[in-house]
Amino acid sequence: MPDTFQGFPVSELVDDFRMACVSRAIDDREINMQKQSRVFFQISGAGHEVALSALARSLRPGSDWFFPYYRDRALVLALGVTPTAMLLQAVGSADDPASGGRQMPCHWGDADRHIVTQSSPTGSQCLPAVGCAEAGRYLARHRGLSGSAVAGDELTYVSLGEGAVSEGEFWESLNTACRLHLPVLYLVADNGYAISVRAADQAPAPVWELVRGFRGLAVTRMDGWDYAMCRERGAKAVARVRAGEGPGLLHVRVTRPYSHSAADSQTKYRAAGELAAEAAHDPIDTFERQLLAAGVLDAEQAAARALETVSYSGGALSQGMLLSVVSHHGFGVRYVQDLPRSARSVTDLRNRRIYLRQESLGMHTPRAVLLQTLGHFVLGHSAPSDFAEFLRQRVEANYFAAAVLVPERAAVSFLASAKENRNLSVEDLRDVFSVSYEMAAHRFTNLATHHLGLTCHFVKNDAGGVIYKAYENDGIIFPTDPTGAIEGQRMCRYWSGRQIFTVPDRFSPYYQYSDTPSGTYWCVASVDPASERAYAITLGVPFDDARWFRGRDTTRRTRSTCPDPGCCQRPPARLAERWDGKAWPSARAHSHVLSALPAGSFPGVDEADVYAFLDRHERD
Ligand SMILES: Cc1ncc(C[n+]2csc(CCOP(=O)(O)OP(=O)(O)O)c2C)c(N)n1
Ligand SMILES: [Mg+2]
Repeated sequence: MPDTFQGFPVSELVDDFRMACVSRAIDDREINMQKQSRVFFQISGAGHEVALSALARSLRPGSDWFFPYYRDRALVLALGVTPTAMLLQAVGSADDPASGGRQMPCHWGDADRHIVTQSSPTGSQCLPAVGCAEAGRYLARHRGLSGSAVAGDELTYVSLGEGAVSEGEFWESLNTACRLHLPVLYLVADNGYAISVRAADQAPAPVWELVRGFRGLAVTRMDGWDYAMCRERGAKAVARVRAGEGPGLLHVRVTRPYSHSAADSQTKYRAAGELAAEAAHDPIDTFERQLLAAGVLDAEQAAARALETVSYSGGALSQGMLLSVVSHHGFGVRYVQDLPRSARSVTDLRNRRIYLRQESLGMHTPRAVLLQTLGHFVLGHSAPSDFAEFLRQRVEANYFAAAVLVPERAAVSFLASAKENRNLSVEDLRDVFSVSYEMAAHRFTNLATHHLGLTCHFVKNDAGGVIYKAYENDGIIFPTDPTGAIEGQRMCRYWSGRQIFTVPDRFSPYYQYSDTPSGTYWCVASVDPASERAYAITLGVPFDDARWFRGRDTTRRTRSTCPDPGCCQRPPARLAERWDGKAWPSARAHSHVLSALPAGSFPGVDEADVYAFLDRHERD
């Protein structure tokens, strides 16, 4: 992992990302509680979080003064107000430290951090804020007044929405702030709406244009989905105000993914397409994609966040939670009968709809396909430019899907107790989390080494022994071509992935010990019955670790000396003598290799079919 990204310490970026997520999570929780009548009102800070957590880096709680408005949850959290304090206010508890339960929810207040409690009429915070800045200057100029302690470079922060700037109080306050060159930092959060009124219907021009005649006011524009921009430009603006050069105004474009408040339904006045377009640059998702691209976060962490957003607390992921994960990222799901044959799923990016089949596709359950598809967008993939990128994206998206369906914490606790009972098995993992055998085996390899202290290998092969996927960190030697590629190679006839095709019952787990030149391994293989073509999935571990697994007592044992050609590739001497020079097999092309050759951006996908399909369904 890099130490810095875009010039900022990675640890700070991760903390700020986390803070933004916590802010959104509290909103989600309060919205649920409002539906349960445990909270009487809720107004969210969703869409505003990233800009505020970036800006907070330049502000000083307990020194600067804050007049934040109701959407500033992330700022207030970053200044040190705890989620517990917020939730106490939400439920109107007498223990609410901000107001003893007397204020409306989301009306921040914290004396120690200089967060001045708000009044509910919008814009009414502006005049007291300017008064506070003027008082601060007075105190700085009259040091030693009893009860006052000032450093002299404090600023006063005040925020409001783009709708509220058309109120007189804002302009009156600006008048004084500019005339007196007061250290006031205005933040106008422009989410495009004042309840149901569009910004264009509310004011003749955006505020950054309207304030042009106010001399001494420094205007900074930024996009609230661009963390680095907000952090850099925010820091500069703060430094200028702090240095006494006059007031500043930050105009921040943000999003409003949720309705205005719990008393509003924005689907009544905002088109689905508009909401979908906004969801595409949701600030938290955008920030996450940047951190993933920089290697600061990985697919495992992205999956963990996706689960946190739906308050996942253990066990197999229910269908309801799965759909919440998807809708939390602004996507809808449609199951269809006529999906183009060449695609697992098709996504309409304009309307943010994922189309898929209801039935399993080989070993891919519809749940897995849905999450693989979502994974591409969560992980910030763009149309692959070459085949290598296509494959890398597919691996990452599959990892994301597995990490959501078999969540790390739940799976590790399940596997750890199975190990303690010497009863580890891939089938149990498959059944407990309702995934395919392949996904369970693959997920086992993701978690085994770090969490269970086991090295292992994974192989997927067909009945002819051709390897489709392979992974090892236990020293087993896979066959390779001269370039080192494993996929497409034929595995040893004595390995369990091939032996399983020789036994009468290929659908029960098949256990065996295999002696190989790199040691003895215990393996379990299984053929997935759901698949059109029979593929065997093998999970293996070094001999010593067999003791943790169900099936360790098998008496099957084979000996492989591959890659020595005398192992299984050379025909037995008797047959060779009989048939040498008297046979002419005509090779069958490996269709999987041919079909994988790139054609268009999405290899193997018939674009004409896909576009016709999307057109057919757009109005559904
Ligand atoms: C003086 C006053 N008028 C109307 C309201 C009702 N009201 C509360 S929030 C709001 C819209 C504010 O929109 P904007 O300033 O853009 O902030 P946003 O909620 O979009 O962040 C209105 C009209 C109010 N609280 N106070
Ligand atoms: Mg607004």
